Amino acid sequence: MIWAKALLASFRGSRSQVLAHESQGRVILKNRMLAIIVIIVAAALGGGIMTFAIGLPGSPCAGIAGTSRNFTIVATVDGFNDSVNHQQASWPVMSVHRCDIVKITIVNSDAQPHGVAVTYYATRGTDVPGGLTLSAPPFQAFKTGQFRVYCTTICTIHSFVQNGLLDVV
Ligand SMILES: [Cu+2]
Repeated sequence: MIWAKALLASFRGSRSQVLAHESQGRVILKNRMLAIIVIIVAAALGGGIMTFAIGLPGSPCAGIAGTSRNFTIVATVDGFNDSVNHQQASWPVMSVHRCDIVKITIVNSDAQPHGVAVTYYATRGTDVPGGLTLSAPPFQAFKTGQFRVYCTTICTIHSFVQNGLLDVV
């Protein structure tokens, strides 16, 4: 990040000189500097999205397409896949292998909306209005571990839909 600091420093430098001289040339230089920064940031973001889609370089999943694993979560007044009756342990449980592509379909058979999120992998959650079926954006399970699956929408059964599990082995 030294280059970024240097770039920022030179950008700051040119800015203060613009204020001192009000020079047309320096304003153009400043704009060019800004354009370069925008391009670098855009490239970094684009690269980040691409590496997420095909696996991180140097990660265990680099170049591995991964097997698709499809799961269905049915939300009702009895929770996620009847989780109201499974409070002694995590429920529902989805087990996958590292580098698998995880696809979760949420069937909301309840009248109220529910959201489905997975710690680390899908923290934004997928909001599903009552009576609708939606698919969460698929993700590659490149990190092993146990990740909680939970409802992100305040609902009447909220405390019963906080302890699902994605087990990546
Ligand atoms: Cu909820």
